[in-house]
Amino acid sequence: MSNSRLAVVTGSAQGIGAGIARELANDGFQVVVVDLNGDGAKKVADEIGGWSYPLDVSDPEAVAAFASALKDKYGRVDVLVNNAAIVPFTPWPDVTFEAWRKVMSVNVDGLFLMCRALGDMMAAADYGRIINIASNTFVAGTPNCAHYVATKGAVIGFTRALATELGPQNVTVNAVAPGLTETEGVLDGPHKEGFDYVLAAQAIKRRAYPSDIAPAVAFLASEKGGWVTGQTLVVDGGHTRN
Ligand code: NAD
Ligand code: 4PL
Repeated sequence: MSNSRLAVVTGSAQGIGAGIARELANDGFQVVVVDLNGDGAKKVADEIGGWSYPLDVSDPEAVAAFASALKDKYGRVDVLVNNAAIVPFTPWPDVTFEAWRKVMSVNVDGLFLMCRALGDMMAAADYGRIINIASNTFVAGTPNCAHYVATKGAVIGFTRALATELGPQNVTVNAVAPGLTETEGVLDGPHKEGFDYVLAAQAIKRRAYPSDIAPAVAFLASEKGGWVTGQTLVVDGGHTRN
């Protein structure tokens, strides 16, 4: 499949973001691989024939510089996937205000800054698809990440409101909420101990991989997804059924 559209995926040096970048490249998008980890981003970009850009999405000046570089290089952006996030594992008694602020700055401020910068370009072009990666922890109230769950509630609320704001300019805004998924980030920490519990709760009894999440994002990113907006699509093998 080939198209002439440009997609920006944040946090796509690894994990679910890399899976989304690969899926969109496969659908013919030119993909910009954006990540704090510039080397990792370059590896993924080289693999899929995309452009990589090292960026901290929580840094306002850096995001503005990225938007202007994107404008100069391509003059457009059709799809924005806000996937970059911190995924902490912290029992509630140990969640400090500093940790709370940190996760807010990446997961919520980063979302705002990217939508502010690139959503305005989409609105001016009268076309766009924004997909924000939430989490089924917002539905389940998952333990050991209360600050993270709060950011995912913000992602879902903001998704609904931004859909209202940008609808008149033909920009759709949706969220995809994965369940526990095997990624480098999860395998690196205590969240991996959650697979037994999660598999027991899922309707489908196996682990999820980024390739299970990416097709839902690809649908919402496609031209055919244009009548779906303001929604949250839970993609978790039936872990949460609401
Ligand atoms: P991961 O930790 O494996 O990868 C995250 C990527 O984001 C990394 O490459 C990292 O460098 C990048 N990143 C972090 N902070 C950044 C910043 N400030 N600016 C730019 N890039 C930054 O994560 P993952 O497991 O693939 O999760 C990806 C997304 O999916 C996140 O939004 C996460 O909340 C969500 N999610 C994950 C799971 C899961 O179980 N893996 C479940 C539900 C939702
Ligand atoms: C079910 O988004 O959705 C752990 C860690 N367990 O980040 C998540 C579940 C985690 C999740 C998530």
